[in-house]
Parts: sequence; C-alpha cells; structure tokens
Amino acid sequence: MKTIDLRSDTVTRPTQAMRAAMAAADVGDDVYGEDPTVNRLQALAAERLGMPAAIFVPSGTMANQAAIRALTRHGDVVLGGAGCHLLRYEAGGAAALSGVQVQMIGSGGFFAAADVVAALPPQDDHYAPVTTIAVENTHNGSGGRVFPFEDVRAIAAAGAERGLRLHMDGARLFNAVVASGVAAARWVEGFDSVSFCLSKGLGAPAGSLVCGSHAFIERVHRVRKMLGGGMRQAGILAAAGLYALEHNVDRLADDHRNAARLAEGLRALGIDVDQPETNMVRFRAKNVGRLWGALLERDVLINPVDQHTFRAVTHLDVSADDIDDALARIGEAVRDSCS
Ligand code: TLP
Repeated sequence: MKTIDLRSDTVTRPTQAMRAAMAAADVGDDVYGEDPTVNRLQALAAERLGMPAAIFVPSGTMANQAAIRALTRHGDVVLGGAGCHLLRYEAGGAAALSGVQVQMIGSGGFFAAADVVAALPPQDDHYAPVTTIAVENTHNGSGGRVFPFEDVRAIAAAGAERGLRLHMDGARLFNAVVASGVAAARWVEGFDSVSFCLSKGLGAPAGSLVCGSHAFIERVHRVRKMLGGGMRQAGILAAAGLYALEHNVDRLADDHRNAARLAEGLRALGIDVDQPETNMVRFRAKNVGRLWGALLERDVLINPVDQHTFRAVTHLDVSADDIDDALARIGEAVRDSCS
C-alpha cells in the first residue's frame, strides 16, 4: 500500500527535473558571496517580492529568528498573532537568541491595526517597548488561512505611522498569493522584513529567504553567520530554490484544490472539518489517539495538532487520486476507531 503523507508540505522530495537543476548548478563559496546560483536566487527572490535585497538561509526557523534578531534589541516586545510559528514552534528562539518578548494580540492568529494600537504602552519606563509587528501569512496554526489583505495594509500603515518595524513570516506567502490573486509584492509593501520558504509547498529540499533593504540584509548576513547558517557551495540547494520559484508557484492551486477535495470527502464521512483556504485541512475527531493509530495502520500519515484536532496538508507529492485513496482509508479508520 502506498504511504500517503499528509503531515506537512515539508515532506516533499525533489523531482528529477529539480535534481537535474541541482546537479548542473554553478557553485562558489557563498560566505565570500561568490556562489553565482545563490546570488541569482537572492536576486530573483528580491525581485518577486519587490524588495531591494534578499539572503538565502537554511530554514524558515533561521529566517524568522535571524530577521527578529536583526530587527530588535533585547527587551523589545514583538506583537504577533495567537499561535504564531515564531513563538510556538521555534524552540524558544525569540527569547533565547533575541531576548524579546512576543505578545499575542487579536484572535485565531489574526489581528487588526486597532489591536496593534491597543497594545502600545504609554511612554513610561515601566513598560517594555513595543518595536516590532510580526504577521504570519498564511497562518499555520489556524489551518493555513490567508491573513485578510485589508488588515495587512492597515497594520502596515499603523506600524509605519508609529515607527514600528514590520516582519512577515511568509513561510507560505506564495500559497496566500495563489489563493488571493494578490501579487507577493503587494502583500509585503511597507514591510521591513519578509521570510519565505522554498522547502514547503514549493518543493525544494531546504532553504528559505529573508528579504528587505540592503542595510537590513547586511545585518541578517552577520546574524546568519553567528547562528552557523553561512553555507559554502550552497548553489546546489539554491538551484532547487530557483527551480521551485520558476516552476512550482502556480501549481500551488492544485494543492488548494486537493485540500478542498479532502475537506469535502471528510465532511461526507460525517467528520467536523474546517473549510480550507489553502493547502491545510483541520478536522476534529472524538478520539484522536485511536483514529491516529487506525490511520497509521493504513499508511495514512496525518498529525494531530491538539487533543481534538488533526491537520492534513496537501502538497506536490499528493495527487487528486491519492486524496480519494486517503479518503477511502480514512473512512475505514473512522469506522474502526469508533467501533
Ligand atoms: N512549519 C512546520 C512545523 O514547524 C510546524 C510545518 O510542518 O508546518 N513559519 C511557518 C509559518 C511555518 O509553518 C514553519 C514550519 C516555519 C516558519 C519554519 O520553517 P522550517 O521548518 O524550515 O524551519
């Protein structure tokens, strides 16, 4: 039986065409800035986001953490949405590496400009200074929902007016682009820093980018070195990233369609499921542990995210037929685990 892996879009494996691009990559020592393929990837990323510069880093976690470190000073407060990845899933890095407090605002991962304004402390030394806002788009913890565009615009305006710095954790920014039809450069207008991942729905084996001004990217370059993220002949990986940006953005629509197909099928099985906006499907189970076991027995990999909820993620290595196959197996697993 074929294993159907819906744990995350991080599980994709490079295709033959991507591997061929990697094998053919021109390389040099990127710590000296001499890897032509890394340089091409950084230029393309900056261009796609309409930002002056970009830097290639090994992971989305390093992208966020290096950006936060370069944007803040110890003791600062970073405002973020509930359950944001940079607080919840990055091993405490924001506190440990940057010495910042992350304060959650809004609800369900989203917030409005008014929430930012309400969170600003009076000018008084009792309070830690709020200096930075972090927007996660799409928002993982809420099931891949797209941050409402008008809110992003209003948050950027409110932040700029008050001299706050803006970071976007755009690990899945291109899912938001494809789902909304709004270009990446429009999404990130007014942001000082944007991270996005090549190794999720875009299908590269590793790598993320941080984008921003030249001065900011110089600071991130130093932090990347400090964190041990300076890679040498990284063009092998950057070639996969270039391939991903050139070939795998528009096809994210297939993943979104497959997520909708999965949600519809789950609903038909009587499962309580959220309507997906992108490539994640959250659904609830009466007994998560038993259903999880029954799914594993049928080679369907889906991880629970809490005691009641599973998250299934569609991606490049999962076809519409795989979704139908998974649904048949999930139906059996549900019957089995409820009996
Ligand atoms: N998310 C992973 C896990 O860490 C939860 C996943 O399977 O979804 N920002 C966001 C919004 C992310 O979802 C992730 C990864 C990252 C940053 C970190 O990227 P990596 O895994 O490359 O460090």
